[in-house]
Amino acid sequence: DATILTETKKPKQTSTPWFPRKLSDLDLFCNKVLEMGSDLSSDHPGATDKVYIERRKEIAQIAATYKHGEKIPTIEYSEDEKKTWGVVYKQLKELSHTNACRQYRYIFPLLEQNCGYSENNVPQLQDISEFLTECTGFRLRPVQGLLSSRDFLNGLAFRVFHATQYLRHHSVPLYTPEPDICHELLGHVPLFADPDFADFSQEIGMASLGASDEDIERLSTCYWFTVEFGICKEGDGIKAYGAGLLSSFGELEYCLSDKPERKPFDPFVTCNQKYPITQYQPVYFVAESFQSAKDKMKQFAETLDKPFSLRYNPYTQTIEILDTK
Ligand code: HBI
Ligand code: FE
Repeated sequence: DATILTETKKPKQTSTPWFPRKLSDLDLFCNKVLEMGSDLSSDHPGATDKVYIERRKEIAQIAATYKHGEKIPTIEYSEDEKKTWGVVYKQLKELSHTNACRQYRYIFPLLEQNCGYSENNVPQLQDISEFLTECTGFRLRPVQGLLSSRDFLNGLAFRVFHATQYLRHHSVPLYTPEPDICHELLGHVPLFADPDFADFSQEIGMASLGASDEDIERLSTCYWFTVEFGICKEGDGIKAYGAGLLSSFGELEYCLSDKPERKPFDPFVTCNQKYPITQYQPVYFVAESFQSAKDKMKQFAETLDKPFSLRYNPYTQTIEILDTK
């Protein structure tokens, strides 16, 4: 029988990976974290601190049980936690006046007025999520720790950013080996309030839906050199817009200095750039504008090999599969 014969052949890798079609589908990956929010590796600054580990478990629990549509629970932060936040906040706010892009500088005071951003207060994800929704339709979801690249990027297709809610260990306030709330709120959040940046981010997200593992790798690299470590032109100069830069005092200074190499952002080139994750970047990519980065990302996305095209329906906030190419 012909069917049986073809089935015994080694299957070609043509099946499309699963992807979320609606917002509540994101509930399905809340527990698929690569590194558990509370299992700390032996070189983590909080690895032997029992109080810290307990606290991480408590906060991880919120993300583990969160469902789309619920309000993100408020966390009462401790004095230690507030102190850590305050140290990071003060330093970064200061340097952002000169080194952050104009969109960041414009939005930061609005977060202070509307979302409880201040040196003495750790803002709440729910308040920020409501603010972002009014600005750009972006929203936050609490997450325990690192998601897979695929799941994390898929969230962006729905204008959802997965944010951690815990703080780095108080013993080294200016260092964290993983995303923490300082990185999310001081690095990422301000830019998601900008319409062009929001569109750009969603563009990467849309490209990641049903993409092959190789393409997810390329898109992650583009994400790395834009959303995390992006630099953009501003007037005659350059400024930082990537969250990894905006949340690191040292690298926010270094990235604009004459030490690193800088190349124009072009997803076809950027997607192949190798990068270190534990030291300052030797190479950065400079975008003309978020609008231009978005157009380039769209062109790049169109070259990815998928058997269908997809459209985001903003009225229903669902993904529509348009045709089989
Ligand atoms: N998961 N929670 C979380 N936060 C991130 O910033 C993150 C992630 N998973 C993967 C990832 N970032 C990037 O390294 C890219 O691979 C998308
Ligand atoms: Fe990040």
